[in-house]
Amino acid sequence: MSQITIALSKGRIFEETKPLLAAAGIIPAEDPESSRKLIIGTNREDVRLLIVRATDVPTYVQNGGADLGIAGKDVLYEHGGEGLYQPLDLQIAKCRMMVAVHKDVDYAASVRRGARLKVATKYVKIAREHFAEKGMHVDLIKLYGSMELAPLVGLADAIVDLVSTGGTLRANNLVAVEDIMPISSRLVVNQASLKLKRAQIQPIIDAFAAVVSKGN
Ligand code: PRT
Ligand code: MG
Repeated sequence: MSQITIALSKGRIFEETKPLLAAAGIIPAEDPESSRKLIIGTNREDVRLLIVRATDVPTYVQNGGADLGIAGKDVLYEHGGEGLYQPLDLQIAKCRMMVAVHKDVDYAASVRRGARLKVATKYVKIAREHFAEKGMHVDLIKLYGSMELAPLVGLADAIVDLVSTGGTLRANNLVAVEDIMPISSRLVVNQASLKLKRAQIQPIIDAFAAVVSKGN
């Protein structure tokens, strides 16, 4: 039997993937939160997990560094998803991509005025397409995290970021003003792996699909 390698990030994706893995008979041998290992074995001799940064999952799977991966729609959209088969929306790690501004800013008025806004985001592609569709001219500022800080120090007028509970926005005196798209995580599969290792990969896809259809 050949080795099946699954790339995923620790944190929320790992936690929410555990029940899906269990349904496929896969139990991680270690907890990536406490282990420093980047390759984690499982109870199945033919399955191992790679722990990578969330944004690196598509790259590993595209290049065959992993056969399967789990990545947010945000990450896949920014990456482009070339060469990846995306058979399943896993309905995990759900949140929304939103535009947010400082609570004292009248965003609607700025839009009506046709003001040229500075927008800070990690999601440059999603942001560019969103504002282009609205016919708004914006200057995008690429950040790698903590976007919520940018409007507080005058670096940007608005941010494009993920929101789940809304707690981070509230804690930083920001409010969401536009909903760009719902986000959840997808299963991605290397296309060559799917052909060569279908007998092992298809049952994993089917087990995940069964959990999703039950509504997890
Ligand atoms: O953390 P790291 O820099 O390593 O990478 P990452 O942030 O890309 O990874 P991780 O593990 O934090 O997120 C992995 C995936 O989870 C993302 O790609 C999303 O698809 C999904 N996801 C779901 C989220 C959230 N919910 C989420 N709330 N990713 C990030 N957040 C952040 C958001 O950016 C904001 O800073 O949480 C904050 C807001 O949360 P609330 O609950 O306060 O609204
Ligand atoms: Mg994070």
